[in-house]
Amino acid sequence: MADGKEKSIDKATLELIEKAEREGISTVFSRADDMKPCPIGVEESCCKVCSMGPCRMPRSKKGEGARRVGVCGATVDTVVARNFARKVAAGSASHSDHAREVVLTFLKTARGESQDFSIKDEIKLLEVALDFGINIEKRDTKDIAIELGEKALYEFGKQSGELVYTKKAPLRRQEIWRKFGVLPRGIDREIVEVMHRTHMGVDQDYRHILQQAARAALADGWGGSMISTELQDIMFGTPVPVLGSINLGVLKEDHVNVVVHGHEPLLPEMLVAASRDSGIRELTDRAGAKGVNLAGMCCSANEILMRHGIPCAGNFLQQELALVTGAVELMTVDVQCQMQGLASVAECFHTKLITTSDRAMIEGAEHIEFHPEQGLDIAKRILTMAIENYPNRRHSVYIPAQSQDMVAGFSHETITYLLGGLFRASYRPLNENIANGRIRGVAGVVGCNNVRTQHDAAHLAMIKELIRNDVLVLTTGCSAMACGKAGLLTPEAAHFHAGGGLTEVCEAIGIPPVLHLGSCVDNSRILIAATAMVKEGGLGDDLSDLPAAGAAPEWMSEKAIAIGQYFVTSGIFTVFGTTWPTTGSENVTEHLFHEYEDMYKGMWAFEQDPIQAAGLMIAHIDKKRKALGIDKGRERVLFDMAMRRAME
Ligand code: MSK
Repeated sequence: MADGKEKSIDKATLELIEKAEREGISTVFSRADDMKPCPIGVEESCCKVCSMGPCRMPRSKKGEGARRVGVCGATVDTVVARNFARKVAAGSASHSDHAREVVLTFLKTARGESQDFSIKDEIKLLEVALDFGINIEKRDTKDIAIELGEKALYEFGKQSGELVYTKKAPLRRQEIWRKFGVLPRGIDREIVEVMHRTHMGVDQDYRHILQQAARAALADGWGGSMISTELQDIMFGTPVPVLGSINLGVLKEDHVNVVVHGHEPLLPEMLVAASRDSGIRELTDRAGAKGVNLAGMCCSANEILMRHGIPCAGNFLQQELALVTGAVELMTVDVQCQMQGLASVAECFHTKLITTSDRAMIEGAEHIEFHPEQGLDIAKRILTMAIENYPNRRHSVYIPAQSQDMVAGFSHETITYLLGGLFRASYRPLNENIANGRIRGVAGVVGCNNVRTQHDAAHLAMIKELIRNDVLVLTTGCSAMACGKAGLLTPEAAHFHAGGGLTEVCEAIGIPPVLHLGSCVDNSRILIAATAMVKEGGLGDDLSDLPAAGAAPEWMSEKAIAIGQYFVTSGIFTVFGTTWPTTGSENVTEHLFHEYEDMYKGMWAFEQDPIQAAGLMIAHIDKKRKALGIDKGRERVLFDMAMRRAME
């Protein structure tokens, strides 16, 4: 990455990178300058699974896998496939361990053991209970919730049989999974099996290793992540469109600023409640501040934005910069995507860094463990610490001016309602608009930032190219936040950036051309939305028939690989940018990029240029439109009453 402006396209970010440089503070941006990526590691052709190595193997040519071997005789194909499978396992484990924590809290809530949480969406409770085959007639909410919690928890360790949610997938998709032996059992079993099969001297056929990687990823996408999203909605409320704001300018000089970072929404929910407590308000007054200003970071931000409209301070690469403002009294971190560098940045200021999960500690941070049974008390304790720290602010406070309004909260339920109204809620209008060509297709653009590419630039270039070509974009995670900062999450964005057909639809419904669906685990909402489109009819009978594609143009985490793997093996063509973790083996890459299409009807692709990548997605969407026979735009059909009745 070159110096200066090329590090980010966001002005607030650039201003704070400069401030950090001026004040001699190390951030991810300066560390990336000092640390060049390892050329062998980047190809994933280094094997470290036993102590006879590490064995470093140069890149293989197609068909040469067998000639390049490690000390034990393992081919580079085996090594690269193992490394890829372990990434999938780690990513899937992260989402699904988050999900387990949610289920455990849900069970405690249902049993009345964590008074501060409650069941907020009873309708969704009943719907999800029915999915799990639970009898809901003449039973009270508490009983149903306890049974649901117990059944959901059982999904994690299911040793045989099929996961409840895989049965929601289109039947043809289930047949494909069955045919290739990847219908998942419980996530715990699938991940243990990945780790076993990639141990020294076990599974040594790259295709077979990647089969298990598919199974583990599906156990996450259609298991852990989906359970997490659904139970969070029941406990905290299913998101509906909400106005929020984003970027480092949401921090306030005259407020006690508390940044909530990580992924699990349990403590963040309690912090939101505690920030409205009268005792906390009094303390704030006494400290001379105008209030407590909660601001989210990364996916914790997405969770409390979607449900409460709490402002987002920024996405992954902005986490240390929030502290560089000098205006943050306290940052909480729970799990995932929190840089260890936060501790040394916090030391340069008065900021308290608080770890809150029993699974994640950071040297130099203070640890206040979150337990749902004392949720609100712990949240008040944390806010009290922040308020008491307010007078300790030092001189060098600088908060950039940038803050952008946005609309978030597009759950699957909300999309259905917006499209069809309360009484005719359905995906029919979306499918119709795809069939008539006003909307060309749908793309899921998700994932992280990566310091090896210009912050936010690839997300925005790709998404603008897609909506310009009438592709409706669904987004989550740090990609959603990049869109928010650039103003793409407002209904007006359609007028400025979208093609004529998409603009017409967005203006008629009143939605942005890019819909914010939530956090990383909420990628399961995209699977649910795509499944609803198939079930609505008219666009084929499998997810792979849809004019749809996925992308993570700035990915960096193993979770992104897990998400991509479950999208691809669910039948969705998915393009990744920045770097590709199987370049060390052409055989493995060929398998994922081409053989997967024959097997799963979805495949991976790698393209660093976001416009070219968008081009690949649009070409795939057009290929699917042609196969469906809808490649020629249809005239608008005006429905009379008889036709409407027939539709219903
Ligand atoms: S936070 S996994 S950097 S999207 Fe979910 Fe952002 Fe990627 Fe973390």
